[in-house]
Amino acid sequence: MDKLIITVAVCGAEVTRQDTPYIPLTPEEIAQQTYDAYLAGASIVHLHVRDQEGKPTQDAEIFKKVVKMIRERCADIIVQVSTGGAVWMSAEERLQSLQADPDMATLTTGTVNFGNDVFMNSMPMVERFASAMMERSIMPEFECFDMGHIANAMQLVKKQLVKGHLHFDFVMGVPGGIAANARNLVAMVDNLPDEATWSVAGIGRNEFTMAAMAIAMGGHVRVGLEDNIYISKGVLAKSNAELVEKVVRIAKELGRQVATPQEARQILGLRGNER
Ligand code: KMH
Ligand code: ZN
Repeated sequence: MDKLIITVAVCGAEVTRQDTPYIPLTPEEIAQQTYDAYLAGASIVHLHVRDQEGKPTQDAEIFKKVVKMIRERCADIIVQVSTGGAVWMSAEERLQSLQADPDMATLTTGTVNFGNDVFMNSMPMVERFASAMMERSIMPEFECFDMGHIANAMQLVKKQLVKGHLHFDFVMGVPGGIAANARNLVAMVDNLPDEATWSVAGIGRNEFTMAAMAIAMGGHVRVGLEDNIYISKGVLAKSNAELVEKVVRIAKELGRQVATPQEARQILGLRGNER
């Protein structure tokens, strides 16, 4: 088995200070929590940013600023910007994060209900996002909120709209998306081509059970306050690092070594951090 790549999803677009006082919102808070998570064992940061009021934004200048701050502190961490943004954002708005020159970017490959909202990703949009990433030599991570999203990603490969190593993230447990359970995870993995790598982001109380399954199955793991704000039942996590530390403990118990950012780059076929 490859070493374990841990992605930290530090703040997302939805979680507020009302939900948890520990969510990082300012560039300084996001960079500091990323650094602490990196020290704890995260090799990829999945990045959203917020405006001065703490609201989600895809503003290119804020992304550039936060990416710079993160790279100054965490030399070789893999920076993966979100192109998902928030449900109300236009495609144009969402694509702005690519201007921050990240290593990777998320590419959600289909539309999904998202609680009472709709996270819109029509195929023409997905194709446009894929081409924008390829033009900038940014590696996509296919975000699959449901089974059909894997088939859509493979359509992009067939049409040669994406090239290089294929890496998937299964976002499981979003109300409206695929449920987070073992049977669904096995089915998702069974639908991948052999050479692909994958990680799981279990949403809410599913975060650590899905992480344990992924660790045991040879997949990779995403955790963070974007996905889950609790370290255990009813107890708020005090930081993203605390969530990463728990994954590292589970991995250790299961005998799986954690990848450094350099090792993660090799596993994903990503070039070094010469950007
Ligand atoms: N905030 C969600 C609507 C991504 O980052 O690419 C979309 C999301 C996925 O978080
Ligand atoms: Zn996200």
